[in-house]
Amino acid sequence: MPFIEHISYSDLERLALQRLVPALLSHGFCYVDGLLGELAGSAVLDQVVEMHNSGQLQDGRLAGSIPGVSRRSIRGDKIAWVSGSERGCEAISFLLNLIDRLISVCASRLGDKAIQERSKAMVACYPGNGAGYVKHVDNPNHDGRHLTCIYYLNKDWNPKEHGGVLRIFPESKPYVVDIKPLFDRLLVFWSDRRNPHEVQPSYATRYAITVWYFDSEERAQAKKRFRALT
Ligand code: AKG
Repeated sequence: MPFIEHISYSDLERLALQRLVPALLSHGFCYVDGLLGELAGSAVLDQVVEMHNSGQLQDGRLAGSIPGVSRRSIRGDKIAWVSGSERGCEAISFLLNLIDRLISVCASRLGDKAIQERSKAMVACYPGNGAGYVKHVDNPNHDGRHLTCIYYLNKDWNPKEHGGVLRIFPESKPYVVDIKPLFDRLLVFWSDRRNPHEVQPSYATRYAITVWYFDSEERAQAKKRFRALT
């Protein structure tokens, strides 16, 4: 697909070194607007909409269940996991490649963790029926996830009308941070207990793509623990 590579390596390096790294180190999160531009961002959106319309998204799963509490009241998204190499995911693959390049510039500057691999991409849709995702931590128990990167795809999003704001509750801070899920916005934050967050009820179809980058050491330990249990 003929995307225009509107971000050069030096742009990426500048974004990583001047914005992402300092913000992550001082605040624990950072967002960047206009990551891909209108053309490539719209191509990603089209592919996600097509996945949704063709029934490829399934109810998001919970790590456990609470008797008497419905899944939807905790987490109301529909998701699919993609590597990017699937047919019809070329634009998503382009996005993932760009995020990989960005994070690889940041990786050695974010402390002593080796960040060398990531999860597949989770394509998510909150269908607009008032569902959200209650306050949670992505990696509360050392499963290896170190950085959460969320790319939002929602044009003309009006939080007053559509809700769907991501609220971060930075650990030990007296404030919260509200992130609107705006088209072509990339949000990056630490996946561990430093950043509890919630998706507020969403009243319009809300799309996002999330990837998690692993701390290699923690991930290897987590896999060992998991194997010991099975
Ligand atoms: C999650 O999937 O764990 C989320 O918290 C979703 C965040 C978002 O879509 O803004």
